[in-house]
Amino acid sequence: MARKKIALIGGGQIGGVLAQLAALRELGDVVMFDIVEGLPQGKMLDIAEVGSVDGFDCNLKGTNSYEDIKGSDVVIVTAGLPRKPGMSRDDLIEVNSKIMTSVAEGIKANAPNAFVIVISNPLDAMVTLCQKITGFPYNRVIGQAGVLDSARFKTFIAWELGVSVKDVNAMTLGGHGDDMVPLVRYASVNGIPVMELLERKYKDKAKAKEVMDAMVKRTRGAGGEVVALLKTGSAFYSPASSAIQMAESILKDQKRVLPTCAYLNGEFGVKGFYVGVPCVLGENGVEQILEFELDAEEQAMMDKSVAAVKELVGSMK
Ligand code: PYR
Repeated sequence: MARKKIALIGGGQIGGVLAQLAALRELGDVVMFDIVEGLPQGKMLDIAEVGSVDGFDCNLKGTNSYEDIKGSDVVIVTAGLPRKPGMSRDDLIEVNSKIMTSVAEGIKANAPNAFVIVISNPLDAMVTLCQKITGFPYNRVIGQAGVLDSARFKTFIAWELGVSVKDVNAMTLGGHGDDMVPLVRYASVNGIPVMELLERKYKDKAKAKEVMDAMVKRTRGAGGEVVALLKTGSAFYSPASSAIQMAESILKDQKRVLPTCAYLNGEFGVKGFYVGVPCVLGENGVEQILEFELDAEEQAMMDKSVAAVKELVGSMK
């Protein structure tokens, strides 16, 4: 059986971590494309040279030519500018639409059978544009946002309750923006509702709600919190880890249930838009969308988030 091949479009901060993680997990051979001469070649050489130290053996190549992504099984797109402090993800739409247009054309021409995972922001618009230009089936073009947003929510819950993050289960739905929908009702510690644990901790329902509201708020603004601290870019370790989890589920047909920015055709009452929902990711990309009942409050938050996605997508020229 041929080795799998992963193409990374964009040799910036996220691209570098993606390459290292893909190599460490031996997901396959990795090629990194960037338009800047020397940048992808240098990063891939740097990572390749520690194969003997880290114990991985795969081919790593940096390139300025789209031809080198031929035969890729999975393409992960990070190309585009990151936010600066004070910017919203949506402020990037004009500049990153132009970049995504040429990236998607390059993927379409050279890796027509690949699964594509988009990370570039504003995520919901960029994945929409990527699918439109490649013309690939919807199950093969998805966006990474929910794995990261959910991971952030889980982290804050673990810190608050003093438990291992490994035992926290929580998920966010909706768009990758300030109106994302962290699902409080389903947040649990090994099945025990987080709200019940908070109420027992504080012996006060109102205080428990206040603490949860603060974690929801922090989750929604978590990308911006990192941008404000870094001052020169946005988060890169966490988006890379999150996308690698999605890629691994597809490449190894793991059928993980991961919050994925997926094209909806009526699910959750949304038709014709990419929105974050729980998906089964396997060898066919999005194999199932797991729909479930939202209560009135969750549905209202979802509607607000979807309205923001629609406005964003509608603003693309
Ligand atoms: C985030 O940190 O949330 C990004 O979108 C990069």
